[in-house]
Amino acid sequence: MGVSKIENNQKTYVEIAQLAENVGLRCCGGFHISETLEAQTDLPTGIKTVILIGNTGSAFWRQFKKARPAGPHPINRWTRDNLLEIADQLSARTIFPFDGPPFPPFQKWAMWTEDVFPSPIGPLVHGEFGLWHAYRGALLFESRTELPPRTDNPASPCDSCPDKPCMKSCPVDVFSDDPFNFKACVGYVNSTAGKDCRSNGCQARRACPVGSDHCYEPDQAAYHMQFFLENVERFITD
Ligand code: B12
Repeated sequence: MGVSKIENNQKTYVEIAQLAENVGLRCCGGFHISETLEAQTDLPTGIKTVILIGNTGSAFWRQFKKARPAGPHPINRWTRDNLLEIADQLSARTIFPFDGPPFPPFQKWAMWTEDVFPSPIGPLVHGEFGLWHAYRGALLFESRTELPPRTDNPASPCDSCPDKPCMKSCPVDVFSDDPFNFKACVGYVNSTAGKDCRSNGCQARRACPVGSDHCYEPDQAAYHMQFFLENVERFITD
């Protein structure tokens, strides 16, 4: 009897989550492609399940540091190598958030995947991890994989945060503009006064009380900030 490679390699969500966890990454959940959703995605045809892989806190950073590849964009290269290896074991395809422009709509997919919400300062906020999480890739399956259930009527933690310290902590108030004023942000972070942002990461992000236990370690925060400074020019358009 003919059994396809996909069926042979099919693993449960828990097993896929374990493969991700082995390299310090997190399975964030996923979504199934219905006919309605298919029309709203630019995903290749025939995909039935999408699982997002991300990082929280510094778990992946500690693994990355041990195997940091030489050359430019080492996190992206480390991510691609590790996720391609996992995808190969699962006969899955991959999409990466950094492949663009145009960039794949990871934040939109994330809101279809798990209970995350736009925060006042931009990045999606998660009830447990706050702003200390990001998306590293998507695994695409041509088969249907059972996914963890979603919460009914989830609420953003920002709804019950009256003071919004994130909005009051930026020394140059870049979030009063929408989208945020990244020219002012870069100017400040690159200045002498911006040493704290350069060494420890964005002050507005650190002001968020949600998930603060998962705050990135200083060398990780400094790495991301340096990457941001070196690459932001690519995104600035008049
Ligand atoms: C380009 C980019 C930037 C540019 C932004 C330039 C610009 N003009 O906007 C720059 C360099 C400035 C930047 C900065 C940062 N970024 Co950035 N960035 C991206 C990137 C690569 C592409 C974004 C994009 O254009 N997507 C295309 C659109 C079409 O995708 P989309 O998902 O459909 O977009 C939807 C969401 O934005 C959502 N949305 C956003 N706001 C709101 C608000 C409401 C009310 C609603 C309902 C929806 C909504 O609606 C959009 C339409 O569907 C993404 C990775 C990715 N592929 O998504 C990371 C990404 C968005 N960045 C991320 C991060 C963490 C940052 C930084 C903190 C810096 C850093 N790397 O550490 C800063 C923070 C900026 C800030 N305060 O918002 C994370 C966010 C993770 C999270 N928790 O949400 C992402 C997802 C990368 C990742 N690996 O996870 N970034």
